[in-house]
Amino acid sequence: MNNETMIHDTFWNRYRKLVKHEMIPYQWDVLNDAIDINIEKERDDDFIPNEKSHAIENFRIAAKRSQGDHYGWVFQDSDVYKWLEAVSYSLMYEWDEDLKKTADDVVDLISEAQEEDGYLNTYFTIKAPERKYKRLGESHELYCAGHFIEASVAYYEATGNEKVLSVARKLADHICSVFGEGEGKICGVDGHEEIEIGLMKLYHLTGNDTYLKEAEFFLRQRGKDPEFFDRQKAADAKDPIIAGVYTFPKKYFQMHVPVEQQDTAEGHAVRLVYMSTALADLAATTNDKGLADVCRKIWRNIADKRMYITGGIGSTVIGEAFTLDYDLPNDTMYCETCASIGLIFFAIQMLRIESRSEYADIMERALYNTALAGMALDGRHFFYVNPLEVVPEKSANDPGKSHVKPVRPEWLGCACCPPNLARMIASVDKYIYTAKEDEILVNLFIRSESDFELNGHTVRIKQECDYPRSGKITFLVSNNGTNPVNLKIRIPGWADDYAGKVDEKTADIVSDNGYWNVAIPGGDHRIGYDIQITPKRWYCNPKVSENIGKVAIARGPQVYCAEGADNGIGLHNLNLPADSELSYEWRDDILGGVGVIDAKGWRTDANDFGEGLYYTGNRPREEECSIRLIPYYAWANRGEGEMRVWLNEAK
Ligand code: FUB
Ligand code: ZN
Repeated sequence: MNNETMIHDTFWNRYRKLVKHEMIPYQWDVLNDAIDINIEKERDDDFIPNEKSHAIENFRIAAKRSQGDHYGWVFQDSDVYKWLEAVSYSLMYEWDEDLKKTADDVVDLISEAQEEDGYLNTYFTIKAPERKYKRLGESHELYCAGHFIEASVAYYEATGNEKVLSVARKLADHICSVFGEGEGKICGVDGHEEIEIGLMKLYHLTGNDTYLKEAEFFLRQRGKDPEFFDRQKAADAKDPIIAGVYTFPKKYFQMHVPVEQQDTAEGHAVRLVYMSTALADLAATTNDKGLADVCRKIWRNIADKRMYITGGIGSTVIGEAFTLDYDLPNDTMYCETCASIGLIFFAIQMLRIESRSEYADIMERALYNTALAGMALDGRHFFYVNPLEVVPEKSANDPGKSHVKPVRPEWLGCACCPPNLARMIASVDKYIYTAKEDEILVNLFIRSESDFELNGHTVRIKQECDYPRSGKITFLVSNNGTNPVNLKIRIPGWADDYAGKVDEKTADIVSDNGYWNVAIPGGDHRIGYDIQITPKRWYCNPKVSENIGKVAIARGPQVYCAEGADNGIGLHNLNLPADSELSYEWRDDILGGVGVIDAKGWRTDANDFGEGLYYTGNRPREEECSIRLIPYYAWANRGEGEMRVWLNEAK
């Protein structure tokens, strides 16, 4: 099932142009240390390297084009690989000969850094060749390999560059020869999942099932031998490669129990969703019901108990990890940008397993909120951590909140998120539809034109919309076959008022696992879909102690927040009445064009109190005020200030 999509969307093309014309050139300069920027530590830890990126120079040194030492995290190479992957997708929507030449040169450099036997990792080549694969809990060797393989598949598809694919195959073949259950092989896994995703992609491209089997080996081996990292560490009794990793429990690496027995989302959030992505891909590809069930359980736990309303995951900075059910603090959480991107990867694979719109709902939630909040509107500043509540003085003075930044830095010591976001946005066309044998799922509403090869016939879909500003969507569908094709149009979980027409006849929309199933016979057809998108109040399960008595506002897929720039200081003093009108207005003049929501509310008078902390008597006075809300993704673009998603609700 092939699908080629070209996006013409107002909302997304702004971002995709930003990727092509700002993010890619800017990140290239950063990776080459060719730009004078302030690189911030992502949290207050002494050992975080934040003087420079040095990522390209690491490759130059490993390739013997230059001399020096490796600098940066042990996984610094992955910044280059994610950049290359973003370049690949950008070339698919905007060809650029100069950019291709730069990327071809990067491929040449990477191939020179690859060792004779296929091994590829600049840290170990330069700094510690004797420790290769000896500290897999920390080393990220297979994590980096996975990112390179993903980038290679994308770059090969975009440009036909054979060299990138041969370097990737040499690396993958080397990994297959070293890791596995056979005699003399390392029967272990990497501390950070990612190789599994890369190998699955290489399998899908080449059809070589050695790669699929190796991905399956890594997935099924996880948690089978929980002491593996400890044994490796004891045998390699030297300085740690990343300080502190072994202070985390086995759950951090999803190593606590065999993967088949995992039924909750545990440990480091990015690792968990990367593991789940590959697991769901494997389950969908091999039709493995048992593994599909594992994926469903992990998904349920995230969706029902461990996810923020913004699609953020990871409730604590300690281990960048999940904690426990219903533990969703708004101001100390992690909600790493990469984790929400990984959740989107997981969702699109779940949609291959089964056509249930809830996966697309969460994919959309993560995409339009936490993922996009990961970057500033200028494409040159990035959040690693995405809070739901910020008070700048607390971030500056409370050590427990040093990771909660009120302003996006120009770059981060650990730069996993910025290029991850670039590749996500540049490939958003791949998330709009899921094509199966006889059905096409419409997951996202993005103005675009797509061609599908399904079961021997071609289907063309032109999607017209200005979403999420408006919920009016038209699909012009041409089915060149004689058999009908089921077009399954998502009924968003947040929508309660929608109507549809098929070839100008009013349709009765019945939900089929959250999709409106329209059988499209041969020929040309027009489907009209009209979803009312209005601001709505959202409440949280009372098991989440932080959100009792609070309300969040969302309009369609976009969660809204109050910011200091509109509402002054002391956002905790704002009270939004349960019945106040929420009036929505599109404003071209604010934040490059956003819909704002205004309401009347009450502000607790912070001055109506003495000097002390506590007193008996009347509650502080409240005065009427206006409350303005903006989409969450656009916060922190007007200087430093407070921000809050969950507001006090006044009766
Ligand atoms: O370990 C590699 C990446 O760096 C992880 O995915 C992020 O969470 C950050 O720790
Ligand atoms: Zn990240």
